[in-house]
Amino acid sequence: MLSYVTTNQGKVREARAYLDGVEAVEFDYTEIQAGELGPVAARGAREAYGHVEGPVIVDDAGLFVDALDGFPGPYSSYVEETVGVDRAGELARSAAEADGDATARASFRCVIAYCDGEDFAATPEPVDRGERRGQDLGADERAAASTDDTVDAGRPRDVPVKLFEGVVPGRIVPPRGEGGFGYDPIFEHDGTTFAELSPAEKTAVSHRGRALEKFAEWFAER
Ligand code: ITT
Repeated sequence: MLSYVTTNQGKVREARAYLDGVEAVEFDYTEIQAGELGPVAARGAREAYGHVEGPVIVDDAGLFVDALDGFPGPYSSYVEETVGVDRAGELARSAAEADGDATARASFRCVIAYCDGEDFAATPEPVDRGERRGQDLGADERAAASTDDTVDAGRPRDVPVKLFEGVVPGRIVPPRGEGGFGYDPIFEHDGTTFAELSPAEKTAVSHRGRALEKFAEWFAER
């Protein structure tokens, strides 16, 4: 049984379109601070695997605004909780305007991280092999690692994790639509915001849908 580990029911609704019989597990894994989504998702998948003790996927997503050099990106949750979606949208649009750009270009990115405790044969998608073992670390790094007691409930820190990325381009607009979640009302793709689409319509074109499609194809083989 494959578990989709998340605290976000919106993600689960979208995932069901691709993954028949996936079980949603609500578990708030640690989200580390990093400049990219991949390491955040990989670390989360290891911890989720330690919790569930079976095959898991986690998904880490974010909104990357061109005029803000990709911000909020991996910090999207923090920005939603602090300034909120509407003000983040205004900030993105005024940054684009200040650059003389009438369109606030942005992309949504999603990285799905899969872990079942086993290794993976070579395929095009990247594998995150985890943190280095103690003997490879310098003294400071070793000290920091030894105080990090949240990893993997006693499992090795270097359990391989397979990563699948999906990206969708769009632009930031004043909020429209009642559906979806998070930044959906301010993200327009092909003339509609994601909040104006049903979960199935959104997944057919979204960052998550693209990542799920790659994952589902690979997982069916596995
Ligand atoms: P989990 O980590 O428990 O899965 P989360 O909501 O914290 O749930 P993320 O860290 O991946 O998920 O999300 C980062 C932020 O991006 C957060 O503010 C979400 O609301 C938002 N977000 C993620 N996917 C989105 C999507 O498809 N549409 C709109 N906003 C999204």
